[in-house]
Amino acid sequence: MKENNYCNDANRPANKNTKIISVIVVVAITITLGIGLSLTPTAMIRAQMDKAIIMHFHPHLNLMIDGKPVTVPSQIGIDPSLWKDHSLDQYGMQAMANGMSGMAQLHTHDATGTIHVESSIIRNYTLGEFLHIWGGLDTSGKTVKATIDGKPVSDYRATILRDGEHINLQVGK
Ligand SMILES: [Cu+2]
Repeated sequence: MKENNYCNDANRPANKNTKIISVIVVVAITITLGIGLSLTPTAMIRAQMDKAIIMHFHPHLNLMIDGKPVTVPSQIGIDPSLWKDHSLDQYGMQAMANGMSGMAQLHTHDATGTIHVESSIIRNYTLGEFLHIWGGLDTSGKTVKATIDGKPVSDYRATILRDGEHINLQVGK
């Protein structure tokens, strides 16, 4: 009996604590909602831009047109003139309200052919999607021979980009 009473006594302060915690939680939620509703559009854009990049890897693209090596330009998916397709923008880095431009998930930072795949969701990206974003490789009416790490690929546009792979495209007549 004595032990039971002791247990009940011990429970009382815990119940009080639970009530205090409940009040704190309610107050915290109210404050959070208040801040959320007062967010300016600028702040909302910034919050969206901060979505974490959870995929980041680098395939390589070598390009030959009519037998000559052609540079894959720097700033694909960054410079507006090298960023033609925006249908996947929601998974890339959003433009900042302070004027800094965003980046497509598939972009280049230099002219070495290194493609940066940087995405806020886990998703397969294809070479075709990169070529769409770039919009600068005209293959209409031409034959394209593609290899990845030396192995021939039939549907190069549908091929899924993988880290460290070397893609060769030979575009000819
Ligand atoms: Cu990168």
